[in-house]
Amino acid sequence: MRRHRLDEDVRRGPAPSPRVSVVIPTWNEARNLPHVFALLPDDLHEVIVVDGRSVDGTVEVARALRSDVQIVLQNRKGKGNAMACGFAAATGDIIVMLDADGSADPREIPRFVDVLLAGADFAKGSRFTNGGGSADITRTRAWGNRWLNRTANLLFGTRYTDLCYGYNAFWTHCTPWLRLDATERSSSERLWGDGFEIETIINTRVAKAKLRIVEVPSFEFERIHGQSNLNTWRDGFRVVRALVVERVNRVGTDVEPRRQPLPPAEVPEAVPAPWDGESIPMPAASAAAISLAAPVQAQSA
Ligand SMILES: Nc1nc2c(ncn2[C@@H]2O[C@H](COP(=O)(O)OP(=O)(O)O)[C@@H](O)[C@H]2O)c(=O)[nH]1
Ligand SMILES: [Mg+2]
Repeated sequence: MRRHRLDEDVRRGPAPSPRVSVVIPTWNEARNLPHVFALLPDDLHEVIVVDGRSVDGTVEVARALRSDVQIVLQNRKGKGNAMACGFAAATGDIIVMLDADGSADPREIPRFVDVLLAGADFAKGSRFTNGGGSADITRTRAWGNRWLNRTANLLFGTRYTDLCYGYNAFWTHCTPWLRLDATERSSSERLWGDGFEIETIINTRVAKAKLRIVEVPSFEFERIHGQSNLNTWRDGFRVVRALVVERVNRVGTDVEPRRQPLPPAEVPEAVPAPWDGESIPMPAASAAAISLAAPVQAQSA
């Protein structure tokens, strides 16, 4: 099996002023995009909207809001496929994953970038670490996420506090470790990894690849308009399946694993959430951001 050599990229290290690509999956988010776009930082390299055949004018609204927006039409169904297509289209040094429903605050992007600049490969947003929180997650989902998170930590030797969260950032040169499939197949089909299991797949593959992962406290706001597309039980089951499949398969381990741990990354101060409503109380978490380097021994291919 072919082994990718990524050491070169890793040795090259972070660019002093990285070009940041923001990848935004959209499925009928026309009413939410004005809010999200208004809060995006000024100095972005590109904004990529990956649309899932929206019927509410999402693409037109995105173009009207930002003439330089890149529109990518996903080639299959599901959020996971949208992310794979967006990552494949990104040309910046850093990719930021940002939901379009107003739940992820674009003003937190610099916090993720700072963590990457300080030495992390993967900046993993967490609602359940000190400084994080959520006004969006239901009690059932918070309970499910807690148990799934514990299971992931047992299976992969990680110290994650929030397995199923979609706000993350990573160096673009780490994309091969994710092994996501953005190739054109049947557009009516949903392949493994195309659905909401995407975050679990990414989080377990970066752990298997021994990437340096640092959690970033993040506050999740309530979706502004519309309803979540996630089905708690059906998609929860897909996450369970993803944990089992990713534990036993060798995906990600045929890529050269990160061997040299980097010095501890500087962790930025948690920014108090501007939202002043009531949020679901979160379990006290350990540190504001936790280094999760070298969690498992990657198997050789
Ligand atoms: N392109 C695309 N985006 C999707 C799809 N499903 C969800 N999204 C987007 O992914 C983000 C998160 O979805 P959401 O329904 O809010 O799920 P939740 O945050 O887990 O409750 C939003 O920006 C959605 O518009 C899909 O099938 N295709
Ligand atoms: Mg949402």
